[in-house]
Amino acid sequence: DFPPGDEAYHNYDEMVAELDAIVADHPDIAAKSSLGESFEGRDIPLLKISGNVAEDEDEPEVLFDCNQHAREHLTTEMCLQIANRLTDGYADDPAVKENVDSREVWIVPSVNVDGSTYDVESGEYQGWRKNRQDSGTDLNRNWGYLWGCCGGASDDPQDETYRGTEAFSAPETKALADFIDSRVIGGEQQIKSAIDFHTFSELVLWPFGHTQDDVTEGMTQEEFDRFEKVGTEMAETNGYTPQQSSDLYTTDGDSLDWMWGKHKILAFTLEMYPSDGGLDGFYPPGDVIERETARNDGAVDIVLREAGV
Ligand code: 0X9
Ligand code: CA
Ligand code: ZN
Repeated sequence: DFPPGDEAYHNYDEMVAELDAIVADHPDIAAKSSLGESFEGRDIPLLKISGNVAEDEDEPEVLFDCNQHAREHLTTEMCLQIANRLTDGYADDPAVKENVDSREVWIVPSVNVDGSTYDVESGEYQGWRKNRQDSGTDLNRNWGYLWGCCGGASDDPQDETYRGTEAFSAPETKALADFIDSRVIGGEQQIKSAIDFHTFSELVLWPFGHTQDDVTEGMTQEEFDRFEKVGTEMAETNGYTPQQSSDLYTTDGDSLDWMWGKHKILAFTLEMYPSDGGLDGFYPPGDVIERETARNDGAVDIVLREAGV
């Protein structure tokens, strides 16, 4: 489990219990279901938050996913904080109520349920990034848009950025992608905007990752300008640095490129606290969780707003 000082973090069972508690407290606006199973057979929970949550209403949808990378535990807390803020605030905060009533919000607090469990189960952090399939696949190199195209991932199973044997060879990415595909209704993708949370470096990133070019197949100047404008606005709320994801380094097979490239979802990656550090940058103490998740309230609200634009 999490070591002393970090007990505030949720391990897998605690994360599931937290989601169950949110649903029990707010059954009219919160519902838990499943994306499917991980490689090791764990359920990957999916939370929906919306007015009339049991109905599939014709409202813009927004996706927040966290913890593709095992050791990035602060992101799981981020997704849980979004869930708690939107549900606890519903009764008293008119802005929250408006967001919840006018949107259908999907939250995946932990995509990499096996890897994050492995990272903490011995009581000592393992510095683990990938899933637990054989020697591990980097889930954020396993997505099917130009998978393996551009030298932004590794074909060596031992490598930290191993992309897997083929696109969506990892059950965790396959499950999330199948869910997103399932939100195409009457030919229209219902999910309009998204944040994929990572740590660390305090960045707001937008597609594409596979090329340094702003404008390319699948990205017009106008579309790029919208990403830059919204991303910069988000960064003004949290003090992060806004940039195209490939300005950091080139990746192929990341979730952002697929969400935009296939579905035209206005998808951002937030790299959370801290701004720099070595391996310990992945393990900030539990007492920063509240501050560093609330720091992204404004960015989350902007992405909720943009789904309706
Ligand atoms: O490498 C990643 O998958 C992300 N960074 S992390 O330190 N959390 O592993 C960044 C992905 C964003 N895409 C690109 N930089 N192209
Ligand atoms: Ca609704
Ligand atoms: Zn990451």
